Amino acid sequence: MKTVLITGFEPFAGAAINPSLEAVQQLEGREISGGIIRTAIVPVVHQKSIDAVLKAIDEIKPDIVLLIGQAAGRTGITPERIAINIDDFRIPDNDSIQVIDEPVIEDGPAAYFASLPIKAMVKAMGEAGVVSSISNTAGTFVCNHLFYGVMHALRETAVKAGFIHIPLIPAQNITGEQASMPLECIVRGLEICAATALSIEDDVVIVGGQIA
Ligand code: PCA
Repeated sequence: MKTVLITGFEPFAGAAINPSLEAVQQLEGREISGGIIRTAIVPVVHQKSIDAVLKAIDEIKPDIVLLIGQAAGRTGITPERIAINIDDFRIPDNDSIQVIDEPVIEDGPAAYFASLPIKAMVKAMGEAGVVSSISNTAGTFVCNHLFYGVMHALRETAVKAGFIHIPLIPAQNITGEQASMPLECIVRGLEICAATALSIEDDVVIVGGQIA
């Protein structure tokens, strides 16, 4: 049986909840078609985030790695296409580190593409009624930092990896005006992503482009 490692982040920016942590807690040990889900929790801290995931990869030896993080404002589940080699933290991380205009990896390539079938994931989620789309930017905070660092570490291995941003959950929508998605829906979407990553070798060719 194959193993999918799904990681979630701790809350950050003074918040009490991170939906990626909530989702990961529900997914631990779940069996999906062709595999089992294992999980790890990641600090929202510059280098510690990468170290935590590489340790989990070392212990769990997954075939697939799905890194999950929250993106306030997103209305659906968004598999990320690309990780870029830059940190430009708009706020300090949970260790009060604020890195501005520094590479994630000195002398690393400008970017790495996710090695997951991101279009097939979006298609499968859509067919199950889970709102989703491709994202072409994971930002320049800890999520992109982790995404880039993990892709760099795995670049010469057979392990497939990528990053998926998820919306807030309704409990975080304090103003009543923020986009959110029920946790059950997020969990279902991530299960579908994991199963799709296990079953699809070559991604489907469907439009995922956007104006911005
Ligand atoms: N989202 C942040 C970091 C942790 C998280 O869940 C981001 O998008 O960078």
